[in-house]
Amino acid sequence: MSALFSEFKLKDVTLRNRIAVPPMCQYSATQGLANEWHFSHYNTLARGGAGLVIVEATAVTPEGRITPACLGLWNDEQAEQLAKVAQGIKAAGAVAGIQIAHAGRKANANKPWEGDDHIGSDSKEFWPSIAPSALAFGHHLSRVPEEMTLSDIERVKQGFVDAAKRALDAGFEWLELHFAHGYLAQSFFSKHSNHRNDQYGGNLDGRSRFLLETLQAVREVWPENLPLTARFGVLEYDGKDDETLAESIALIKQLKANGLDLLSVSVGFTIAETNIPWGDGFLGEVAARVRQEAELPVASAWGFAKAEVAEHALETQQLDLVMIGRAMLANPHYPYALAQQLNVDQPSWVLPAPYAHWLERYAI
Ligand code: FNR
Ligand code: 536
Repeated sequence: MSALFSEFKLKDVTLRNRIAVPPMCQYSATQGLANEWHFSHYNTLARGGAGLVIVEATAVTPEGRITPACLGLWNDEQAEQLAKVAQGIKAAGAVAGIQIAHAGRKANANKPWEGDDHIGSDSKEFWPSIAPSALAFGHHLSRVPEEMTLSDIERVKQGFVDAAKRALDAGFEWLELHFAHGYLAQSFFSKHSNHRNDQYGGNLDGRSRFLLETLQAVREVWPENLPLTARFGVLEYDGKDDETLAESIALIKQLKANGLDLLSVSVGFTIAETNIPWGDGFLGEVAARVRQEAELPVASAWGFAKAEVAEHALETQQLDLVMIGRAMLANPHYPYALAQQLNVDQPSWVLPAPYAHWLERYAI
């Protein structure tokens, strides 16, 4: 029996297998609105057999977009378009998830394939970026953001709450808060990017406050029976990982106590100078530590796509759910390939009936 192709139940939601497509920005929206590209892209990923498909980082306020082509969820028209995306995912048998996000100091950038750097202040697409402190990320993102006032903090938290309500109304059943990758929430947590000396900075409690308050506020509007999850960079690979991981686990325990149902374990990406040990499933042992110490279900991505790597991570209880990103872009029916490699002989689990009927009878 394959662990990858066993069901996963979290709250009232059951995934048909333990393959999840992590959020992946498409940089293809106009004014934050999903369009035909998103309908087709997300339906195709779900049709390919994953148990869960999480829609890309979707900004909770206009200035929280990474690029002008990112999705948003700060108005009802955006929610109407995203409802069609959710319908397309569900029609193909997957659970529909969405990641809600604020890019902080990494906002207002050009698309990755158009430079990945900040948009010039003379462009009509320019907007100022905001962050816990007036500190630039560095390298290609050298703009110094504006330090957030307490009223900015309240406004963005409210943005997360309103976006969560809209995501629920749009039919999503799995919510992921983007607390990772050097964007706004992660930059509140990290000493590299948070030099505040008010209640939202300083010691661990101060640097955790934005994340904890956002989770608490969202939990009040997101139904108790549906999974509320977060993606968080538990370490930076900056040479201070013992300390950062200990602080991260302390935060995660608090998030759990306040209603977090699962953590997607990732890297902080708060600074440009890091020494990341890229390799198959390199976050597996880190994720296992979070899972054990925080006693919380975990997922992770980054190089878990190979059948034996994914199966090993689940069998050894490093992970509860495996995120597979780029391999799904290359081949949305990748779960079928995995099933074949793991000798799971019921393609109907990963193929829609109109395909499975033929492939079960006439193997290719
Ligand atoms: C990403 N990733 C990402 N992560 C996230 O939390 N929110 C996002 O919107 C995006 N966007 C995004 C776009 C694209 C094109 C890629 C390739 C990646 C990271 C992604 O979720 C995942 O962690 C990585 O792709 C690593 O997993 P794989 O590809 O090794 O399976
Ligand atoms: C992965 N990315 C994450 C994104 C968007 C772009 C790429 C996100 O979380 N919205 C990544 C981050 C940092 C370094 C390499 C790759």
